[in-house]
Amino acid sequence: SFRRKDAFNPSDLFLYAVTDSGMNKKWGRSMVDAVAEAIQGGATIVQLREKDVETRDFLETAKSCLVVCRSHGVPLLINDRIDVALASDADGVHVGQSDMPATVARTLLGPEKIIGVSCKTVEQAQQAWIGGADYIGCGGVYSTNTKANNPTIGLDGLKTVCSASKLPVVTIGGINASNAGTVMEMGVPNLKGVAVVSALFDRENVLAETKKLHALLMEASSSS
Ligand code: TZP
Ligand code: MG
Repeated sequence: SFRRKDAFNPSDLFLYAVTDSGMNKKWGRSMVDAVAEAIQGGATIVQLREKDVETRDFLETAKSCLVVCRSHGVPLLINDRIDVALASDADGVHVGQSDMPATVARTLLGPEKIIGVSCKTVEQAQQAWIGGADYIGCGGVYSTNTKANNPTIGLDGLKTVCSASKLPVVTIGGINASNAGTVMEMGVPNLKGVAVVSALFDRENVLAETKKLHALLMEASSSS
């Protein structure tokens, strides 16, 4: 496998916005507007996570979000769909344990694209490293309605995986303004940020919520 040499900056994981078109629909906004607001509010990377969208629509959404992301220098990743990432020229993919393995994703995407892998265990984190991933997503740290029935690993599980990981880590699962500080103040060196769905997008005002979380993370990282 071959590893990317530069383009990915681990500090891009600081405030990682993961989209949900159902939440956007509920609040009456388009995906592009939601992404634009999140970026304006301080999101440092965006992942399009579309579970029930037809391929053609996914591709068009990816292309239009990419215009917004590129204009702000924010990387855009695609959940699961390597084909959509390639076709849209997005910056990379995020894959789970039942998706394409990191090593295959790396072969398909080449050395320039960003690859993230969801990991719950030390072994999975080692495989992600061997497979040529750039970062791991670790969770769910707390339980969440966004991904119900997903076993949580808690703060202890998070610490265990982080300390065994050679890759930068972003944590996910039930993160919001009331617990993000606790997570970042643990002072785990390779824990670079939080990935958030509902705390940004299941809200009326994405811009305001993103700003709030960004400010809180800035405070937590300066005090730890
Ligand atoms: N993977 C683990 S938990 C989760 C994913 C995609 C959902 C996180 O959503 P929320 O709303 O930020 O808890
Ligand atoms: Mg997946």
